[in-house]
Amino acid sequence: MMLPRKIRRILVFLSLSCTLLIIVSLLKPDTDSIHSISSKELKAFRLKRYLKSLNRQVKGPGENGEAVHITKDEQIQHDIEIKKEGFNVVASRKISLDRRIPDRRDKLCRHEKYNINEYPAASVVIIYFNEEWTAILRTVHSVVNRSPPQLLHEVLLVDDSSTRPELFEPLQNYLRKTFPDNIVRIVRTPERSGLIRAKIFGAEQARGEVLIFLDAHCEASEGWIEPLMKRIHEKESAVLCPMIDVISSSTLAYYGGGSGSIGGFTWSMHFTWESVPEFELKRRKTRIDPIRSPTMAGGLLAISRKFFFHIGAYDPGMDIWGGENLEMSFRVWQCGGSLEFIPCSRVGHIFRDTHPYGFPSKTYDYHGINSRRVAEVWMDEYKRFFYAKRKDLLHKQFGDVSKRIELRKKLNCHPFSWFLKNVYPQKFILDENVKFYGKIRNPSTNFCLDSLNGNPRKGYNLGVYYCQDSFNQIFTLTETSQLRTEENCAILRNTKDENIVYMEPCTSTLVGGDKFKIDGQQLVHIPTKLCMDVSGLKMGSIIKLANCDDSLSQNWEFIK
Ligand code: UD2
Ligand code: MN
Repeated sequence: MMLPRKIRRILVFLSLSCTLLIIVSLLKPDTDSIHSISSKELKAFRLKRYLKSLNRQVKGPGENGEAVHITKDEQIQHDIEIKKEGFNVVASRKISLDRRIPDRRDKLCRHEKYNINEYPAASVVIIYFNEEWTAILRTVHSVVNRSPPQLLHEVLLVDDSSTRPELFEPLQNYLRKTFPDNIVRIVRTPERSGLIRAKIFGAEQARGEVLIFLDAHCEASEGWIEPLMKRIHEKESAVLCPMIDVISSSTLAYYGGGSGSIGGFTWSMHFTWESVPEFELKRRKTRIDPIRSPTMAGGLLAISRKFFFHIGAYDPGMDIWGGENLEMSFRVWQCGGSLEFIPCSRVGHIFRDTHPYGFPSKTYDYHGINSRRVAEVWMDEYKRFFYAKRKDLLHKQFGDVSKRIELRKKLNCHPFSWFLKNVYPQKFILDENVKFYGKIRNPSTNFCLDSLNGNPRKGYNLGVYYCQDSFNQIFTLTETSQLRTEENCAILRNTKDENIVYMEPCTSTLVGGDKFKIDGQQLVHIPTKLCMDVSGLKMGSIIKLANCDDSLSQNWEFIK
């Protein structure tokens, strides 16, 4: 049956205009169409992209978080790069920027209910200085792909004045093409500021209600953002850390990291991972409840933007790298907030052995001097332990901290003793309620007990060395009779018929190690009734226990 001529004409016209429309829309860059659409359409675009990314099936090296193998030819390039970058960039360049990673969450997390439309949205602030660009981009993609658009206000790249050419035009162009809705933008610091001031700079530019800071070599995993936003919605003064999964620096394999760890610190102001104490395990109702942690590693955290500025952002007097994580941890707890690890939120991080970037000065101790600022402002009389370990820093300039002290007063913050008592009661205080704290010297040799720079994480043999003014020679005999240092407890170890005193890592229960007692001038191992003895020892030898007698080699002076 023939259609009437008029209708045929209309059909031809319609099909021609349709074709024309398609051609025009194909020729027209995506960006224009995105820029001219309403916010409702923009939301729909983002939602569509998010849903699509959840079902993305990409195949290739490193997929599903698997280890990447490199060829013999690539190995040469790898050997050059690894020294510079601190991780396998050759592998990183082979992996899709959109790779899928395994879901390492506790099963309970999948049954959690999230009312995402009620929660605030975040600016994810990623700071970097001269980082590998595939790592930066994989961080960005993982965030955009795995954050429901309702919760992601923007991704803010904060370039701390990098000099690598690919981080300018090429990066801009890539972002414009890949994220036409401008969900990702770059801001640049006016000069190299160091990561602490770069974070403040980023926070000032960010517009989301919540700030989430990430290092530039991370991968956010499925469901990472919902539990963070849920908790901040419940409690604005909660500062939150995702669980940090390990991305191997050599193969880029994505491993599930520790889940049963919280953050602590040593008196030399280094961050440590510790097991969750009994009281915290009891306090929580389920395995996936937030875990209160005394400190954080530093790089990955979520905080309400308002609360961030209320509580003093970061200390702008800190330079380049180090110390800001403990500073913020102490400040948050002491000034009325809380620091919590969120088990259902998991983000991978490439832990590197070296920094891929240089430091402005090779001799300046950035971590040490930043830490001195922390000690001066926040630690009250407990800074004595920091200085006992770092005497060298006492003569170093550390800038003006008066503004930070003022802030502490203005916010009416608790003293450090409150923090130790209420937040970190498992931290061993070397000289409080103890039987003895000080040096242990054998007068006939002028040898002192000495930890001989042993590795506290692994444990080491206790030794002797000429007495000197060193923290390696400071020991505590506790109320419960353990002979210990900050991290290690003395035990008897029999090897080859020798009774050696070994300093094993103490458990976080505060009771570890064998019992010892001071008996007149002797130091006795209670279980065996043997005495510390220096006979036949040279400087740097390891100490032995021997049958107690009245020889001078078993005489000890306990110097407080
Ligand atoms: C850890 C933290 C890091 C920071 C640091 C102490 C984690 C996973 N990482 O060390 O975030 O708290 O301890 O300060 O908890 N950067 C700049 N400008 C600089 C130097 C560095 O923007 O001048 C960037 C760098 O490119 C990176 C980020 O800061 O994206 C963190 O540096 P890092 O990865 O070298 O620190 P990391 O992980 O060893
Ligand atoms: Mn890092």
